Amino acid sequence: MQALVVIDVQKDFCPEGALAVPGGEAIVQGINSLMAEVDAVILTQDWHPAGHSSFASSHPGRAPYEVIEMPYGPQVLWPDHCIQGSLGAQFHGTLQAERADLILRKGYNPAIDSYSAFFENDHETPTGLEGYLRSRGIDRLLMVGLATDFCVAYSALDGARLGFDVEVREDLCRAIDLDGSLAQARAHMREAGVVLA
Ligand code: VGL
Ligand code: ZN
Repeated sequence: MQALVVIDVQKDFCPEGALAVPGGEAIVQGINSLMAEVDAVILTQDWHPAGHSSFASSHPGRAPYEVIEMPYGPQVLWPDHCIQGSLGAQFHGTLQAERADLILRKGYNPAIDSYSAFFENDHETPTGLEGYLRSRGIDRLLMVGLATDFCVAYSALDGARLGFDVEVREDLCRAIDLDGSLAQARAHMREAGVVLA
């Protein structure tokens, strides 16, 4: 059984959004088309409370894209984005969100960011996705979405580490690419046995 896992295709990650990923909207039609080819469709939604600890605005004197040390390790500080219930947190308007079996929200813990669909950034607090997939008998994951080098890569790496067969369709992803983060994410995914297609 194969699931399509669509990572964070939300307005704030598309042009004019708070954390726009270049070309973010260009992948939506292709993602919609893939939905018919899999056994299950799962969408993730970045879903932060106002004042989230990953926002630069929550750290006086800090600017977006600086890196700070958090109890769980280094954390990039982001512009405020994907605030629960806001317009920017909505899925891109043309994404066929009604076809989703599951919508998984993440990043709701005020103190910990959550790039991965499986674990928060402490790498141990689970989101519940692993149990959902296993109880449905899903063993193969096709991953697409935003951003390649953050939420897609973290999700792919965790999925591979948990024993799922993971393929990332790079043509249906777009990257932020901060200081070589895309090259690094691709190398890590390859090492972990993720298929980059
Ligand atoms: C993401 C930065 C902050 C992502 C989410 O979806 O890749 N990146 N929050
Ligand atoms: Zn976020």
